[in-house]
Amino acid sequence: MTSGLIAGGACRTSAAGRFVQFAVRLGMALLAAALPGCAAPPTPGTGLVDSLGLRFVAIAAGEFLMGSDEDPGQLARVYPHAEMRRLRGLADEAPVHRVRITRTFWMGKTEVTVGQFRRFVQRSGYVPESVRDGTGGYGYNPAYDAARSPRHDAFEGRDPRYSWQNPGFAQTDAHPVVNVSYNDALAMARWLSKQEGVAYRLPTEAEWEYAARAGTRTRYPAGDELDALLASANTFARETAQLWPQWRDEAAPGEDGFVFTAPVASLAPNAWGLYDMIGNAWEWCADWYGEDYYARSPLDDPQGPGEGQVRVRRGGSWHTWPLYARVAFRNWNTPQTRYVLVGFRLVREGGASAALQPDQAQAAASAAAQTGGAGSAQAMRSRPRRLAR
Ligand SMILES: [Ca+2]
Ligand SMILES: [Ca+2]
Repeated sequence: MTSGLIAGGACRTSAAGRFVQFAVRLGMALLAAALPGCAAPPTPGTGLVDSLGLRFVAIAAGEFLMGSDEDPGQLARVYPHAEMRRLRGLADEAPVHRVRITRTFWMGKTEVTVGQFRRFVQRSGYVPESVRDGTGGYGYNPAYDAARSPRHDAFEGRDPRYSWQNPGFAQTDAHPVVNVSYNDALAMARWLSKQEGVAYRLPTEAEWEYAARAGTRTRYPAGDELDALLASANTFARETAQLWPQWRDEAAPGEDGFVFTAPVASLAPNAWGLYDMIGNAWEWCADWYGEDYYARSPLDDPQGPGEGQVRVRRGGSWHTWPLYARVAFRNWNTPQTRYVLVGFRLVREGGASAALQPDQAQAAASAAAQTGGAGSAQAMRSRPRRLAR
């Protein structure tokens, strides 16, 4: 069967369109049932839990409009405190272009947590990059003065005292793991692939934005307004601005409840049942970053440039200003970067395996989505730092 048959409805929202999708999926399910060995694609929104406790949501194939073409003048009206040079620096979000995701895939329902990463490290023997190379990661230290540091970074590091186990603030096993490199994320994906007999990987940048938008075209998946952001994402709001008063004007005008990271899934999911796509921890994507890539990327399943120096990360973090928490915003770092704001979530390519269990929490999450979802990185070693938190 061709994947085009299930090209789904991110852009098709009419009742007729939904009926056609339903009929197609029903037909495919019946066909699969009649053909031994032919697995039906998962029903969108279906949940699964793997042997390490990672939860996944089935994201239907479909198409969407990727990127943003809001000009600096428009953005200046929404983010009046943003410097014009920052607004002009967002041209890599354009052009807005149509993308088809041709295969259904399973997206991590949450960022990978400290507890999940610990179980991976304990069972595999893997030594995370910040520990292996002895240089450590970054962390929050209230006594640290960015103005006196050589690079004026907001956080202290690198320093061996900081790692995935210590970002300088309290993290439980339910918080997103940070200070993990792109290479660390790939190592976990490779190990899980062997354990589960199904391929694990990072999402492509296109898959990430498709899943984050969940059918929307607004600045944030929950809407255009900052109130929508505050209710659905842990970003740089008033609580955090108290610790960095020099950026008070950039903060979201309210409270989201969290100074540092939040336990994953603390805030409302998006319309497809995914948590913290915006905020909490930045998320590594598979792609090399290409500044002009959107102008030349293929229609079907773009994978990013064939080569590059830095890997994409998306979605913003607990320390990210609302301007940079927009769903279209793109950022990047070297694959070795480990930073106090950067984590990841994984994609699983198939559903079936003996280890999988249906996600009992899925029904509740889907119900919540119906109501809730509608509505600086480390300096580059070889490139200048991006103007973003
Ligand atoms: Ca916050
Ligand atoms: Ca996130």
